[in-house]
Amino acid sequence: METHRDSSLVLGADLTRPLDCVFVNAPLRDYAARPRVNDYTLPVLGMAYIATYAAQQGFNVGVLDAEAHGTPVTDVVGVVNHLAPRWAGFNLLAPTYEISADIAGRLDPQIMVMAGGHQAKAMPTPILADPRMRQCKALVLGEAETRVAELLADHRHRTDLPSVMWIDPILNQPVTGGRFGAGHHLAPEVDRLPFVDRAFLAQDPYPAAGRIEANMVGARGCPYDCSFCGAAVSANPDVVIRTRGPHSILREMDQLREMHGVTAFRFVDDLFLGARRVIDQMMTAFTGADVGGWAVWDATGRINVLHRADDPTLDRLVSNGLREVALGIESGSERMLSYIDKRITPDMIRSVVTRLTACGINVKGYFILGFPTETRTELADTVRLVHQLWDLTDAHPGTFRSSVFEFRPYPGTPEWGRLIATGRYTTTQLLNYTAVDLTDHGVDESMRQRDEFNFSVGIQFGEPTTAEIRRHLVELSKREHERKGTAK
Ligand code: B12
Ligand code: SF4
Repeated sequence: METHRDSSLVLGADLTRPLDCVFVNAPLRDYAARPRVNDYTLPVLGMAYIATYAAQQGFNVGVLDAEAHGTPVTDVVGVVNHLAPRWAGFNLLAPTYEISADIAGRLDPQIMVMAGGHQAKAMPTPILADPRMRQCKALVLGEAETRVAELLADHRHRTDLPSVMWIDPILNQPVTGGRFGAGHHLAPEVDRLPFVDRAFLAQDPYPAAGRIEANMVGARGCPYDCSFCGAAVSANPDVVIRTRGPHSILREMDQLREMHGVTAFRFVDDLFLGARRVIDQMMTAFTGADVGGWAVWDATGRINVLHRADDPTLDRLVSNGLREVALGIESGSERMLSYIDKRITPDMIRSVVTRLTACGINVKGYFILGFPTETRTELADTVRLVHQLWDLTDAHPGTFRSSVFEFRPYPGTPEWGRLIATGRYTTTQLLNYTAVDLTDHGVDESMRQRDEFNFSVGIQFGEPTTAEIRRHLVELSKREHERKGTAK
């Protein structure tokens, strides 16, 4: 078998010295079969946080982001086996689990495997029982910076570490570590973690629209319980919701500006603008540091919270450099919004998007088509809402753009529980994520840019068929792309 040995794919490590760990972000599909067509993906900040912390503790670690590089599976296996680290670490997400397990199963037997991420938390026992994960010495549930460093020091520390699981060789059953007084590992103090060392990231900072941009994490955890979301509070009962203090955030922004010339930031966490108290606290600090004078920034927000924000608050966000807010809108149907527990209404959506764009803030709205129980009329309500929001905001200084997905279930989420409870689906059926090529082999520019998100389990969960859903998805994405071409 041909093995690719491009060790330069592993970032942040000193490749002249023995390696303690290579962290692997598996590709979404095997790029040997169909090459990656889009050219930018958000950075793997979670892995970079772990790697930065481990490096600070003296370990020689690197990150191989096979999604960002578009690396074929065989090449990932070849590089890791060639470098022969003591450990290989995997970030397991539901749609990338199969490929991660495939890679793990082909690693040389002396390489120990550790795994974390959302899927590890949602389905630990089947993962540990998977023969391809036989080298897995530690499955780490939740935020892993401090526990990974302990494991790198000595894997036997796992017995002391809470929410770390492995297969006991004698009982041949999963066991969980943890001793009294070690609970602090589950929620590392966010203001004491080192800033992410960007040497671990393939495309961050990166040039875009005449600026250098960087992604950041401002908070951890989300208090909401949207039924489809892996970050929902009921899927993550172990997470303590924490927001970084404004001074820590401002120091990281300053450092990125000084070291890399960054003047645009994107907060990728669940809800940077998700609570009134946080907005007020951050904006007071941003005004004090004159952030609006030198930077622009994008963030996620909640419609119900922004709906309660008065005009002076919105003006403050603008003067402090807010460029774009990403909002989970999901549906145009009142019933669906209530079914998914979004706690917003179509009227609130229209009002918030109109007010934000009127004061010059761009809005990116996320939508999902094909929710369980969704009728054709309800899906049409969503399509109509997207068009309405384009029309309502066309003359405004801020733009509105949509990003539309086909519904897919993730283990551990409230929706997953509801689907399994119907008795109509097996776990295997619901986990059958398949990449859908809507790019016409890379030709269609509008779909090319979002190729990595075209995933489906191929099940019709509501009234519209998957073919109808994809037709709407393609139409809306094409229209969005055309609008970009004619943007004001
Ligand atoms: C930014 C983001 C992305 C980025 C970066 C993804 C990445 N691999 O890091 C991009 C845009 C590329 C992305 C893509 C996808 N994403 Co995404 N993404 C997010 C988002 C919004 C924030 C993640 C983040 O940076 N959090 C902050 C950091 C600090 O936390 P973290 O990443 O979870 O990392 C911590 C722990 O998980 C753990 N950990 C992480 N890696 C490892 C590795 C080891 C070895 C160990 C021990 C522990 C460990 O320790 C970290 C530090 O404390 C989350 C929502 C969320 N709240 O998590 C969704 C989310 C993680 N994504 C999700 C999904 C499904 C995807 C896709 C599969 C989507 C698709 N196309 O179908 C792809 C996967 C592509 C890929 N292989 O990277 C789901 C996961 C659901 C699930 N149950 O699997 C989430 C929860 C959103 C959702 N839809 O519900 N995503
Ligand atoms: S969709 Fe957003 S608000 Fe809802 S649970 Fe997920 S991260 Fe929280």
